[in-house]
Amino acid sequence: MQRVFSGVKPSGDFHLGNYIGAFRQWVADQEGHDAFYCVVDLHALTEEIDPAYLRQKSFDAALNLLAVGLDPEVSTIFVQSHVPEHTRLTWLLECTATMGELRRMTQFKAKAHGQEAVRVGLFTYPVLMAADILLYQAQRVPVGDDQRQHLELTRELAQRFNNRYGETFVVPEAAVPEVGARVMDLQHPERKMSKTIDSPLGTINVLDEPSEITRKVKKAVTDTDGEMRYAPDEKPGLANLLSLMAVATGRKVDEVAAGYSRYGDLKRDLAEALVEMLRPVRERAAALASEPGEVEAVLRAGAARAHDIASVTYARAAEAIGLLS
Ligand code: AQP
Repeated sequence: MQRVFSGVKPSGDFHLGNYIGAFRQWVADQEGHDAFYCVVDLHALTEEIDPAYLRQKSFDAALNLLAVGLDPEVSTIFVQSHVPEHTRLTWLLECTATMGELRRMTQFKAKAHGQEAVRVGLFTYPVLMAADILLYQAQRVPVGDDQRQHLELTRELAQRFNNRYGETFVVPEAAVPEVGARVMDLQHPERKMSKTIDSPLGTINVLDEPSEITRKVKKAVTDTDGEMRYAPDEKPGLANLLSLMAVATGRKVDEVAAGYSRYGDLKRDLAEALVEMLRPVRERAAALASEPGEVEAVLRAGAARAHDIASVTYARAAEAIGLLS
């Protein structure tokens, strides 16, 4: 069976971009794959975050992963910091990567922009991400479009390590969805929907109430020419709404555009479709919230299984690079 690995950072509440760009694929990939899904809490430390908030969001993240439909009997769900090999392998890979390579990462440039004191961890976190993936010898990594460049770096580091020290890592492939790989902010459609950028009206959270979802969709920014066509560069707000409608209804974007002449009608139907798409997630999350012990048990079992695999890969890499066993 092919192995799948992916992760999510518990830096805030999960939004529609995480759901469409990542979680829907994760759920689909459970069938027929050996799937590992990780709450990457160490990545959340790359920027300022309150300790109590991080702890809460890490737990919430695990609960949300169960709520979106991951089955812990089928998938391994765990927290990154519970498996120490993630940081141990990171060091070996940091001594394989170059400063020039990391400087080219566009996410680093975007996140560091305007910050006075940029954390070293923000610079090196793509290497931690490479370690996350390579530890599990994953062939397939379902991610949104924003993670493509990091996946390329992971592949490059794996190949370099294998060439220099002998076959150690599987070289993974990114699996990016065809539609919805980059869900944009509803108020600022030129930038992606994000957990940490403060845009309350532009971000639909996975657990938003139906009335909230409807309000945000109705207020979404479009344009003034009233022309219904899919043109992401010229009409980014409308293109985002059309893509979301396509994903929520399983239709093609052009087909969706052909079915409407007024923006208001599209928004009304989109709000309804999103409410229905997220309803089961909201219901399962509410049920799980009263069973925190269940979530903790999933994470304990997940960490044990993840550790079994990660410790073998780490030992192999350490041996290959010349560490005394
Ligand atoms: N807007 C998006 N559209 C499609 N996919 C997205 N993903 C994130 N935003 C979008 C995908 O969700 C998965 C988990 O992402 P993450 O939380 O680990 O990190 P991120 O990409 O940095 O997400 P955020 O929301 O922008 O978080 P912050 O604000 O903390 O940096 C990934 O597969 C990602 O591609």
